Amino acid sequence: MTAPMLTGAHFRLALTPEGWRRNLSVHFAADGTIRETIEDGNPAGLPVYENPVVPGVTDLHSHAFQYAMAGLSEVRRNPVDSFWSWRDIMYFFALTLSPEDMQAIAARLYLALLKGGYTGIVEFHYVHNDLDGTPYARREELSLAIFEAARATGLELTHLPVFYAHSNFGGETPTGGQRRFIQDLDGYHAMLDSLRAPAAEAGHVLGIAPHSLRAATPEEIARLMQMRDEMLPGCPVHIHVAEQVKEIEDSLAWNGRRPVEQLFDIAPVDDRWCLIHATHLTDAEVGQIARSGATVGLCSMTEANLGDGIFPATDFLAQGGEFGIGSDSNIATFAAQELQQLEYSQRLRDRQRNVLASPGQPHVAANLWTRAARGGARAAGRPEGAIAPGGMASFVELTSPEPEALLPVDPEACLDFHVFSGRGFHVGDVVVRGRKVVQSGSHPQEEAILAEYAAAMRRIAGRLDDRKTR
Ligand code: NGQ
Ligand code: ZN
Repeated sequence: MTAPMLTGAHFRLALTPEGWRRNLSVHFAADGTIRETIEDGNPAGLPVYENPVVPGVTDLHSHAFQYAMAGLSEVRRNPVDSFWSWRDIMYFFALTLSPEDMQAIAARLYLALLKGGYTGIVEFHYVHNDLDGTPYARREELSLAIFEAARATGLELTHLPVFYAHSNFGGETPTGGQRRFIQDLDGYHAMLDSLRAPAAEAGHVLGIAPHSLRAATPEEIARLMQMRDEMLPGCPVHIHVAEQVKEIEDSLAWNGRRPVEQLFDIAPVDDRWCLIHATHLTDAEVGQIARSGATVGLCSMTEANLGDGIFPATDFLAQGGEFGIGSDSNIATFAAQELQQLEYSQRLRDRQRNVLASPGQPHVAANLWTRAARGGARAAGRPEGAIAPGGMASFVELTSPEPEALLPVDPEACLDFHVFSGRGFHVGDVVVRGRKVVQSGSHPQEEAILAEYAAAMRRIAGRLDDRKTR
């Protein structure tokens, strides 16, 4: 059931690329983009939003299944736990999931993301094979489970089937725990090809994603670029890069180049690329990424959870770099949490406050939100994420269960309240590409989605118990 297409809306207060605007009539085009915005008295009689409205953010990096792992990896099991010991638990967990579970988890997650300020998602999808590592009869089975979750919730999907072939730099043999992820180039080609028609039919963007320079060799990445030219010219390309210090060390040990240096050596990185994490950068790399026009995909909550390190956001923004935000392991589903953590990481490092503001936008939350919405849309291969002509008609109405709490706050600081007060983040309507997907905080499929998720979690808990006691 798809909600009807709206023709426009009138906002009392809306966050636009030029800052907050009052009494803004926004007219939508038939393709779900914004045709025109006019400050007026609403002569067209468009539906009026009294609450503030912000552009919907595209979550530019998610591994949906990891949403169901929350709480499983916060116990110290080694003298020193790390990203790598977390990854072992994640591999173990990935071996419990059926296609039905994948769909139920993704739908539950996407519902949460819609209520967390996101109107789109880029799913970096690498669990492809059956439990024993053989492809499903329909190779793209698990991708189709993701498509179904996007359909059921109305979150706009950019789907990135991930190419994953090795366990470390230099084409090392994959481990048994990685067997559900592994494909050769022919298998990947076949999967991409079979996904093209269903993606086009459902309006999903398809893109290409070598998992990392650890999981794909330079030769393989060159082949992926040929497949892109042949099948999906100009599509988004995403890759994990430079997240962990050990990754930098392994890269240097392999060929004397750091991961970002290697990537620029071998690939035509431009504004269609998105570098996920890019946490550990030299000054030269910061400049190189900013100049390339690539978007950096910051996943601040997951990066903090995994103990990755601190991205040099102040330097990168000062050099004109573009970024978006991703929920990655999905331990947080609110865009506000990601932005808060991003700002706090810089404050803790620099011992300053209000670091990621800009001369044109001194409100930290408004500055970060505007940029993250723009960067997310770019990385997803969508029209601009902005309440402006040509942008997507995707927006989120902010509400508060205690409106009096905001009375002392200047209306232009309302997003600062929502991002930095820690009192939850409440949405009224959520409109995705001109269609009302959430109405006054409720989603029409909510009950069914929660019930299917609960059933999936019962199945998964049973399988985890079997494996522990065996
Ligand atoms: C992932 N997650 O693919 O889920 C990765 C871990 C890896 C993050 N990098 C696996 N946050 O990078 O090897
Ligand atoms: Zn990731």
